[in-house]
Amino acid sequence: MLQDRVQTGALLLLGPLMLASVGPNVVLRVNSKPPPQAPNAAKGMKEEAFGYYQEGKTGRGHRRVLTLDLGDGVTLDLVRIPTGRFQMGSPPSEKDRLSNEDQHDVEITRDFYLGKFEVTVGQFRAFVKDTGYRTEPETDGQGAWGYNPDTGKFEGRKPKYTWRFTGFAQTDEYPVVNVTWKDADAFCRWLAQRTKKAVRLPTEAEWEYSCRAGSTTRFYSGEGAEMLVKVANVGDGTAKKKFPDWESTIASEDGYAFASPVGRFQANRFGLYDMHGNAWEWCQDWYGPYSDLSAKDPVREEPVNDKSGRVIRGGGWGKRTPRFCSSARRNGGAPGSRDIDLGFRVSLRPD
Ligand SMILES: [Ca+2]
Ligand SMILES: [Ca+2]
Repeated sequence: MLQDRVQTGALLLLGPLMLASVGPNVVLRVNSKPPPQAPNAAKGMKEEAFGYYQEGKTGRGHRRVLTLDLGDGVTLDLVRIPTGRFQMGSPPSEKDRLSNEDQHDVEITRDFYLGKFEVTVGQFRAFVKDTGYRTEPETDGQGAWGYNPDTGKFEGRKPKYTWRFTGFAQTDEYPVVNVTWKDADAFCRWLAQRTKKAVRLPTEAEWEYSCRAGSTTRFYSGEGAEMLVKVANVGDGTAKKKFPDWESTIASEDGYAFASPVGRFQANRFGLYDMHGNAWEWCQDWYGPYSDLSAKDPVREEPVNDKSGRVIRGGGWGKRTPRFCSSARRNGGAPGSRDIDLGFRVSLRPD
């Protein structure tokens, strides 16, 4: 998988650091005072306690969650992310880093919300049911990627493969995949219209800031790839048993050879799940070098050239992990790319 994607490279930076005390024994390098409490709890808002695993330690955190109604009893939870500054990118010493990950200081100047999970099949189905929307793979005659259990091979693009059918078993709790950037954007626009809120794909900087949640290591779980098994569904020992030719998997077993239902692994300190692995995630930005971007709330809103792709983050459950799962790892895909392990999560700017 990922053959369908264009690979590119580039980078960004920003500002002051936030320090938040999130647990009795831990100081977050990501900034922040907790977001101010509204005098009256807004509709759809709730406070949740949760457990996390970050940089080799478990802990308990608190998150503010906004629940959006998608109709027919389907909901979507977003977690409030505080402002802060962080080092975006990876240090020169990091294993398997690429030259497009140059570290720079970045400031996130406004609180925002980010999906607690990747958008699921069930949530995408609610969108399709309400609008009759058909995805690009369904309408351009090309279809998407899938797994053929008869041959044991991945194959694509084929019309029979879409977000509805990937060839491996998936329930409504699985991350929706085989959707293009335009399909992901269409979901966000629908949700914005429905909720009258500023829903969109996260910027690349928001994504990495949220993934790190104050961590400075290669993964939010820590430096070593084997500990990804606590926080992510990646190319692992389970997948290796099914696909012996996968060469760069971790040895530990996460229990899933394909995608997993969302939220099955431990959250980071912000209370977000599956930021590493499971489905890759489309971001708002066009892919390009970090060097010419502002250090505050950076986003590349225009393509660099006619070959530019959109940013994809976080790595997936496929065979190229863990290299592709690091917090700093950047990938770009043509907006029309679709893949069996490529989905998205949504973000929202508060009123
Ligand atoms: Ca796995
Ligand atoms: Ca993911």
